[in-house]
Amino acid sequence: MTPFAFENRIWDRAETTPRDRLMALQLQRLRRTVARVAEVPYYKEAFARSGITPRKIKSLDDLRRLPFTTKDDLRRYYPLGFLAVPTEKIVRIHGSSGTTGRPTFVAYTARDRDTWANLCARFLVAGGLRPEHLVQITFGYGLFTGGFGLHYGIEKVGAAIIPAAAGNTPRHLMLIQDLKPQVLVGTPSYSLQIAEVARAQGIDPRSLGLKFAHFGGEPWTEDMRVEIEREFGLLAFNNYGLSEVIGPGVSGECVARRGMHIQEDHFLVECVNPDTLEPVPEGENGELVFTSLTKEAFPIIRYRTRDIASLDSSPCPCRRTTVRMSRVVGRTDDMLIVRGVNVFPSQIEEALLRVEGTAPHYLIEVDRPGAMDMITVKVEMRAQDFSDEMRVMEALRERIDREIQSITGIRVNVELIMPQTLKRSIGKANRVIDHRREKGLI
Ligand code: DLL
Repeated sequence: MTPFAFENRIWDRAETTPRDRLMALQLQRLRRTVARVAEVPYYKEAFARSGITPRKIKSLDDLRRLPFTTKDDLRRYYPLGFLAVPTEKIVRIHGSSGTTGRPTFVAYTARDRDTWANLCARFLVAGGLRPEHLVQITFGYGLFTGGFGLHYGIEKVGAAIIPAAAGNTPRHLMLIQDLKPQVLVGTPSYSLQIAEVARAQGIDPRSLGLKFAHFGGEPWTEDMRVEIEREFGLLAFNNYGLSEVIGPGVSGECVARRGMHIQEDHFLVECVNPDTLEPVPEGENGELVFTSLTKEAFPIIRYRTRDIASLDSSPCPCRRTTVRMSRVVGRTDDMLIVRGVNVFPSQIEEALLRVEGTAPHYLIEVDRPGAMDMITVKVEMRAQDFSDEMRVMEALRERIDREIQSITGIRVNVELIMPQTLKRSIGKANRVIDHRREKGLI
């Protein structure tokens, strides 16, 4: 008997490399990467400023002597100033889903694309994918890395794909009913839209026959996992990545589901205090910083992700030797500072999902009408729980208010709204509107 929901299978022997060998490999690859970027204008300047040459990288600790890279640095060299190979070596360009203005572009050589497919295959197999499965992809295929990254990974494993892509939820539902995939791939929030459309048609999502799902691309909480698993009767796995680093495939959960294994033979990870940029102790939340070790077209040094998570290097029962990252609890740019208190949208999600009677659809609005910041949380009711009785609704509102206060320490305005009133997104859910930003107050 396996202690897990299904057999633990490992796709690539490299995932279980003993730590000492892994670290030797990392050092060798780091030195090669630093040499590779030395002629990229941004790094050339930054290395010259800090007196770094590739030969000065003697140990992995020397990573800390290298400059950080931020999204703004990438923007300054728009569109492809970070390219480290001649343009004829590029086989693909993707872009990050910037919410404002132009995307930032990233490029891949043929080898980068193969590496990417292999890294996606690793986490897919770690989370149960087998060649006999049929997978429905609900990610967009475009500049966003989600669709293509997962597609190549699934193909590499040898499973079959329904490349249904983003949007048109009724069609997704029809494909699931008619073709009976066992596996769903997409953002966690989008799966709930499929469930919603199913229910509206009188179909129980549990009857669809989905066995497990690989979700990523946006933050979600453990309570959201429970909600989705209950709704569909499936097992949900988390995977993480970002375009600047490679796309999906940076990390993913194994059958133990105790954090996402970071593919450390391809990426060095650091977890730093976002204000001081000093490392935080293991287990504490900090900003994740990644350095690519094998990328050719677009190597990246100490990229500040703005994602807040913690690291765990304790042994994992799955035998992989890599460090695991926790769920992303929020982004430094998503963190709401309200009346001096730091609040992450994920804390509000956690509170909402603890209260029976609300749907997992919500919107957080922040404003500063006078001198004080105000948060309003709009929460959809579930159709079956909607009541005309003021007293019932008020009691529910108060329960939500209490839960949010106990988790975040602050009081917010809770508005219960009618089912199906919040705008649904076909990709990454947008849970926060900060009116202070529109008004130029922050
Ligand atoms: O979202 C890559 C991806 C696609 C990962 C599909 C997994 C699955 P970007 O569009 O560049 O790339 O957005 C990256 O999304 O910095 C995180 O803030 C967030 N993110 C991605 N995966 C997770 C996750 C893709 N599992 C940004 N949990 C990242 C929380 C995630 N946040």
